[in-house]
Amino acid sequence: MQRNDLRNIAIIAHVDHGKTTLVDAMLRQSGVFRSNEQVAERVMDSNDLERERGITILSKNTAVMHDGIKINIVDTPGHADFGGEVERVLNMVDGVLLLVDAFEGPMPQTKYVLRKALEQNLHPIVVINKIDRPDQRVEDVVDEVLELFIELEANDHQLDFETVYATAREGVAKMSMDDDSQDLKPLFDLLISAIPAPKGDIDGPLQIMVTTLDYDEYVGRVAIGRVIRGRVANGQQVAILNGEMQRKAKIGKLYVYEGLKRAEVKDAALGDIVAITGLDDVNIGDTIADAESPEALPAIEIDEPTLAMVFRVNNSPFAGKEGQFITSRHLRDRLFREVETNVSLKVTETDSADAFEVAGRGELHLSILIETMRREGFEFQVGKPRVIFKQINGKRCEPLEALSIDVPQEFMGAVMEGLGTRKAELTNMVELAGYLRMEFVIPARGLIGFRSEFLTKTKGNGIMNHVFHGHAPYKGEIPGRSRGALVAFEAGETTGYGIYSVQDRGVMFVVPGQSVYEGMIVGENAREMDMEVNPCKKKHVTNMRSSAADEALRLTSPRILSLEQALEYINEDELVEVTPKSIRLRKAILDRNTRARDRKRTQDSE
Ligand SMILES: Nc1nc2c(ncn2[C@@H]2O[C@H](COP(=O)(O)OP(=O)(O)OP(=O)(O)O)[C@@H](O)[C@H]2O)c(=O)[nH]1
Ligand SMILES: [Mg+2]
Repeated sequence: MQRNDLRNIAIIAHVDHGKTTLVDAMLRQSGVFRSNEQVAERVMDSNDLERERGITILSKNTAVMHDGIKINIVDTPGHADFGGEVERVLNMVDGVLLLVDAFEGPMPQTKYVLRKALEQNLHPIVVINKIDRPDQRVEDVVDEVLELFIELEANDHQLDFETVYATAREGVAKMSMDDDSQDLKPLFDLLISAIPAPKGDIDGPLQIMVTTLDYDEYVGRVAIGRVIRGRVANGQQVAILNGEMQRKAKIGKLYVYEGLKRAEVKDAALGDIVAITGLDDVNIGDTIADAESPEALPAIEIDEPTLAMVFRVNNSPFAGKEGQFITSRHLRDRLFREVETNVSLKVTETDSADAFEVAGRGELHLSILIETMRREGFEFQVGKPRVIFKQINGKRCEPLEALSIDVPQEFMGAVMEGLGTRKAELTNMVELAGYLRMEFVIPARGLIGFRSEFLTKTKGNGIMNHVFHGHAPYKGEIPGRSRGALVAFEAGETTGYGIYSVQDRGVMFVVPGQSVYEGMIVGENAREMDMEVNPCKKKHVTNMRSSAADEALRLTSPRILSLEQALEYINEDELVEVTPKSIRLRKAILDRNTRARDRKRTQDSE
C-alpha cells in the first residue's frame, strides 16, 4: 500500500543556510496564512531563545498542501550540538531537502546530516540556497556537493540527486539558474514527483515510533512520531514497548499537523505523522503498538554526551537574592525533568547532595539549558566544562572535533599559532574567493575557550564551525588559560575610583556601582597569577573637588562576558554563578586565606 496523498520530508543543512526561512516561504505559498496576516520572520523558530539567537534549537513539524497532496515538513536545527536530534527525526521522513549556501558551500554539518540521510536511505534533493548573494559561487558549490556525495559513498541512485536553485528569502526556486520562476512551484512539483510516498502495510498491527516528545502545560506529555504500520484512533488501547518492557496504555487525543497548528483527528494511518496525548510515561524510542499483537520497531540510537559540567546549588554570599528556585531539591527536580524530553542529556548524582553532573552534546547544548533555567527563575552555579573520555580497547580515548575555519588570508598565521598549542592537525586548506578555508581535527578539549580567542585574533572576520569527529587516544596535555584572575578582596560596591586604580592590572569584567563579594572575579590579570584587588576603594574626601575629579577618571571599557564566554573562561578552581539577573564569575573558595592555604597545598603536592 502506498499513500499517494502524502509526502514526508525533513529540511537539513549546516547552521544558517536558510532552512527555517525556506519553511516560511513554503507555508506562505501554500496559503497557510491569511493574505493580510502579519507573520514573524522564521515563524517556526518559536521559542524565546531561538528568536533571540536566530537559530533553531528544536526540530519542529509542520505541514502544507500542494495540489491536493499533504506534505509533512520537519524543520531541523543546523548547529552541530543538535545533530543527534536531526538523526532521530530522520526516522519520520522518506526524503530530505539538503540546503547548501551558495557562497559557503558544504560545511561540516552539511556532511554530518547528509551522511545520516544517506545511511537511512532517504531520497535527497539538493537545494542551493541564497543564490541572490553577490558573492555566490553556485557552479563551484554544485561541484563541491557532488564531491561530498562521492566522499560519503552515496549509491548510484543517490548520486543521481536533483538540484534546485533557490532564494528562500524571496520564496523562489528554479530548476536552472536561468529559469525565470517567481515562486516555489518548481520545488513543490519536484518534491512530489521525486520523494517517494510512504509505503507499507496499512492493514497490519499498529506500530508508531516515538521520535520526539513535547510537553504541554494542559495535556502533559505529547508523543510525536510516524505511523509505520497499520492505523490508529483516538481512545484506542495500545501497548507501549521499550526493549523487554511492555505495558498497556490508552491513547488520549490524536492530532496531525496542519500549517502551524495541530488538528485533532479521530484516526490516522500508515505514513501519517501524529501527535498523541494521554501516554504519560512514554519515552523517545518507544514503539506504540497494537495491544493484541505488539511488535517493537528497531531501537533508535542516541548519541552519547561528550561534555559535562557540574551544576551546584548557589552558595555565594548573594545566593537567593535574585532567583526564585534555589534549593538542591529544586535543582534536582528540574534537571531530572529535563532529561525526559532532552534525550541526549544525562544527569547523574554526585557525592554531594548539592551537586549534579550534567552531560550533553556540547557547549551550546548545555548553555541553552542553563539559559532556559535562569529565565525560569533558577539560581545555581556551574563548574568548568569537562570533556568526557572513553575507554576503547583498553586505551583512554578522547573526543575529537572536525573544525572548519574561514578567514581572510592575513589572519592565517595568528589562527594557526593558536591552534598548534591546542593540538589541532591541519587536514585540508583551500582558497575561496579571498578567503582561506582550513580544516583541522582537534581534541574537543582544545576547543574550550578557543572561540573568543579566535574572534579576537581575527578581529571578528573569521567563521568557525565544528562537529564531532570521533574518538582517539589521549593527545597529551593542552595548556589552559595563561592569565590569572583579578579577585575582589572584600565585599562592597565598585566605584569609578576603585576600578580606575585596578584597571592597569589587566581587563575588568565589572563596571562602577556593581555589588561584589570577597572571592568574586572582577577581571583578568595581565599575569599568570591570581591577584587580589579592591575595586570598591573610595577616594579619601579631602576637599570639595574630589567628586568632580572622580568623574574625570578615564575608565577603559570592560569585557562583559556572555554565559558561553564565562563557561569557557573559568578554571578548575572557579565557578560561574548564574541567576535570572546576573552572571558572575567567582573562585570556588571565596575566603582569601583559605584560598592561599589551598594553593600552597596543591603547589606542595606537585
Ligand atoms: N541572501 C539570502 N539570505 C537568506 C536566504 N535565506 C535565508 N537567508 C538568511 O540566512 C539567515 C539564516 O536563515 P535561517 O532560516 O534561520 O537558517 P537556518 O538554516 O534555519 O538556521 P539554523 O536553524 O540555526 O540552522 C537569515 O538571516 C536569513 O534571512 C536567501 O535566500 N538569501
Ligand atoms: Mg532554522
